Amino acid sequence: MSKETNLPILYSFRRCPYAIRARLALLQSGISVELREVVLRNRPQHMLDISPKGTVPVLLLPDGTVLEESLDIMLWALDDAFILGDWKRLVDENDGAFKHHLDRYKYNSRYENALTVEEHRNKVLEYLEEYDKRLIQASYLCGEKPTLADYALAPFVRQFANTDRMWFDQLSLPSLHRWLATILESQLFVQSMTKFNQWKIGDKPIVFG
Ligand SMILES: N[C@@H](CCC(=O)N[C@@H](CS)C(=O)NCC(=O)O)C(=O)O
Repeated sequence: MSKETNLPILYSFRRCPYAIRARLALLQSGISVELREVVLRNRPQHMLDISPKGTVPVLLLPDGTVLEESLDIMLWALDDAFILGDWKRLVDENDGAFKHHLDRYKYNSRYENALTVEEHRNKVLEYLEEYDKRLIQASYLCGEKPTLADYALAPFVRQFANTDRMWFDQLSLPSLHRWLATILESQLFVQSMTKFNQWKIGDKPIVFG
């Protein structure tokens, strides 16, 4: 907990899809936190002290509990009404195979044993086609309202889309396009992407949410 604000402390990084999903869940639930914007190559010592694995997001609760997985932050923040459907399978696939192929599509040359850019892109496309089928049936992945699954997956679909926006836009997946646009244009998402300067010790606390 922050001594100055008495709020939970969130170590966050604006563009990180895992941090985005955590911020979406916190905003959705109306939970205010003290946000500390991290630069990954220069991580704050306090963050590494409470979470040596060094990934963002990290949430430090007032009772000293440290949540260092984005999904745990979402499950802690969201009401049961948002934790619906087959979210677990969707999140596991997203954080597993989808993310694997997304990284090798977006940053292909960083990986020694990667397939081609197109092969990894097509692997991701198989998931997007599945999402599109679901989104023909309902406005969101698990029904007519956004739930954990939407907040957890949309930041990764956004990253995929932005890698080659023209190619993504010509895909004939109308329901997926509609879903992504609705989420990205929502007040919640726009607020989640507010820009903050890198946090330094002694900075005036930034209350987020
Ligand atoms: N499983 C973690 C993954 C978080 C993660 O990998 N975040 C990236 C930024 S998008 C990171 O901190 N990378 C730094 C590193 O791996 O050293 C979660 O869900 O929170």
